[in-house]
Amino acid sequence: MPLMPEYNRESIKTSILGKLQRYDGCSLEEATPKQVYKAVASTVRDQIMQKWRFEKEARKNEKAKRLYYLSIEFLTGRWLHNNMLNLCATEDYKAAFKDLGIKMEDVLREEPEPALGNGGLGRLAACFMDSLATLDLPAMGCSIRYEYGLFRQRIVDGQQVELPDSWLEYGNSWEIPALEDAVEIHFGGTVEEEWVNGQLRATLKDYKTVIAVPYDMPVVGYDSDVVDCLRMWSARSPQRIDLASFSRGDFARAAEERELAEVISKVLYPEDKHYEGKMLRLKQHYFFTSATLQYAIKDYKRTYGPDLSHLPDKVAFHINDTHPGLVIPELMRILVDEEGLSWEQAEDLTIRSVAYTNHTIMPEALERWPESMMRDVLPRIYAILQELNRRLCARLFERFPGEWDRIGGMAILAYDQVHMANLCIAYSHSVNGVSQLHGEILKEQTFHDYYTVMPEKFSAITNGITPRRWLMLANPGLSSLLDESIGTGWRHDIAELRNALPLRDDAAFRDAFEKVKYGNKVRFSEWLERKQGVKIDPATMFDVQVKRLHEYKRQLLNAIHILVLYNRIDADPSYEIAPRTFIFGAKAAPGYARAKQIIRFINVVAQLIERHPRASKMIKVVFLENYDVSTAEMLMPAAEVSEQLSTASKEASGTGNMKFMMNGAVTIGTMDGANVEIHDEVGIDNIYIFGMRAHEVEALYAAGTYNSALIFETNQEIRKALTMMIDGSLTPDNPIVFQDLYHALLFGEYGNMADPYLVLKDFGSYSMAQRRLNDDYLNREKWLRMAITNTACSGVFSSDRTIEEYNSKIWHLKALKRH
Ligand code: 26Q
Repeated sequence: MPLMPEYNRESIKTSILGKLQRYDGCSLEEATPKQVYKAVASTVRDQIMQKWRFEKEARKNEKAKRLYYLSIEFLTGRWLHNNMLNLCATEDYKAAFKDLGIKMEDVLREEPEPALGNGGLGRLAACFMDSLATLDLPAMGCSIRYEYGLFRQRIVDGQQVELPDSWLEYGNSWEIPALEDAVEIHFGGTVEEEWVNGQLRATLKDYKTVIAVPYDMPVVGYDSDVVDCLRMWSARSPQRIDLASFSRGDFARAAEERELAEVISKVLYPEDKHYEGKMLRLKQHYFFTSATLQYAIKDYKRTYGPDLSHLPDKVAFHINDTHPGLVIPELMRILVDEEGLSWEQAEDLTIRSVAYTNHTIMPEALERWPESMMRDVLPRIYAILQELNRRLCARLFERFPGEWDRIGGMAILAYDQVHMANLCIAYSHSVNGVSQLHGEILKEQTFHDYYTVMPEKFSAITNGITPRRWLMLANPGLSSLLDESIGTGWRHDIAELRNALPLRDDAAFRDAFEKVKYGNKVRFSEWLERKQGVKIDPATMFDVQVKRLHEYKRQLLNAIHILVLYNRIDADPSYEIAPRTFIFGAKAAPGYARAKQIIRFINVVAQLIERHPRASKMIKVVFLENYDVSTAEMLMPAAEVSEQLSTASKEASGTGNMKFMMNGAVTIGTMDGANVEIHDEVGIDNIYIFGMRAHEVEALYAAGTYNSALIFETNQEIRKALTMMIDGSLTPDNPIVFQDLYHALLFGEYGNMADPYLVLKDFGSYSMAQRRLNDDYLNREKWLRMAITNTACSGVFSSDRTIEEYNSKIWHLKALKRH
């Protein structure tokens, strides 16, 4: 083969067959589906590697500033289809497959799903990488190469069961180990200080070493020559095999020690928005943060020489929530201890290089570590935190003399805890929220004291999603329709989707739009039957709520409403609604008992309806097993109603809401997170808004007057539905199953208020909105106009727009030159 082979139908075929021959010693006929997948993936990878070489050189030649985007999660989903798409090679591969007699879907299905994230935060990081590469911006995503991703969920007897996710079992076709960039990470030990040339120098002694080995996943931009890199660090023990201990017969102990080091990158923590001070988690955070920084500084010096004073002009460290916040003391450590800079200069360079995004205001998600743990695991980092805190508090005292409570609330170290958010605000140059409303709440409430001291740091940048995966890849039917009706310009400039807006008045376009949606519903129904053995009717309305299970997201509001619909049908033989399939998908954190009860409740309501002759004709409830990125790709194009029910002020942004919108689903939702902005884009006639507003929720909490029992007493429908939770109607064999759910709604516990997420409070308003939605759905023209409006107005929710905003406000990267 020539050095730079062309990739076309013929050469792709030759490559696939050649790889099967060379790697597996088999012909296409003999090959297993996995072997075929690997041969295809490896061909795509070869094609990417050509571009990667160009890109590395361009970055070197242009001495371009580079972004390091640090995130504990990158929820990428599968890579093969996306890579073909971004290489603009899907058609070539399809043609080659046709010649070889293989089906594209069969190949795609074989790729193990990388589930290296819990939900929104991790998926956002993945969308950002796609947009960064597409916009030709030099960036490296940095994270942990977890051996086990988020658990796989099975539903057994209506309840969640967790299984391990060993996604690496058959290897990962996309990663390239970069052994030459391996670095040492030091844990434990003691700090010794000594005077060197009139300066106090700190060194760590008697530490334990873990080796961080990087594995790089190339990220291709859409129709671009730029290939960015997702670097995932894997933990390795320095003792591969300790011959000395082996010969002493002490092999077991040596193996044990190795395990202890390698456990750091073993598994992704499955808690979403719930903080627990686990030492292993602290080690994970420091592990990938320190590895990233050591590499970044080495790379800087290689490119720009030993003078570090231009660091902020050449690198940006962006931290995706506080989890990589130790980037701050670690950078201080490298600059002061290893590079010999003064504290003041190191502090200045650190602040100017680091920017922080906040993703949640839920107090239980705020990251705090016991000081004692920080001191034991990372003694030098702890000492640096003390000094950062001392200087910070001194400055705060000048501003707020004597206000110890306020200073305590803003301090890095207070009440025996390390407060990560305070560290990230005080020692970065930018703090942003992820929707306009969230940004306001950060300034006015969560971080109000900081906002008064350093208002210039605060901003809001609304999240986005990549239209490559969430429209072009997931919804080929709609993509083709758009090509035919508004041209293909939207594929490079998503704002052009707006040109589809006038087409809502065009009857032929509406019909075509409806046909595409129906086709997607059929496709999803077939997929679901194959996967889960459940039959659903594509002629019914598809109403979808998919997201992590959390009380504030109020899946319970949806489920109780379905139970109320059931009761209406049961009580009144003439009551009718448009036939609807309610689709739920959600994983609950394994330790979150209440969330697991809600899953069970949804499944029990599903069964109740199934058994009712008339109700089952109008309603079907499906709980999707193991909701993940691939499921979302299949589901979003088929959805007609998007349920976004969070208690106002609690959902920082939401991104699922944007995926639904882009695919032409209509939102029923609260004025929360990015729902507010979806409302602003489509107008009140093209969305169903219900419930209390954020400021009303805050006022109600502050007043402390909310009494859910009063609603229970006065609202017959609610009373009936809730009573069914405990009177044996739902679980005759075991009537106490939902007692706790019932109690939480009406009485609260341990001094907590009843129904803290205001499910009963918002029920009436939700139910009214649902009635309007039901009626509108029956008016086909009206409904299709709404659906088209949603797609046409979704362009601003592209992550390309989001990344351009981050870049112009925070990073100031220059796009690499195209060839
Ligand atoms: C923190 C400390 C210790 C242990 C766990 C955590 C932790 C883990 C996960 C804290 C937060 C998370 C996840 C947060 C998250 O996914 N937030 C979501 O971020 C999306 C992207 O910005 C938003 O769209 C969602 O609204 C927000 O909920």
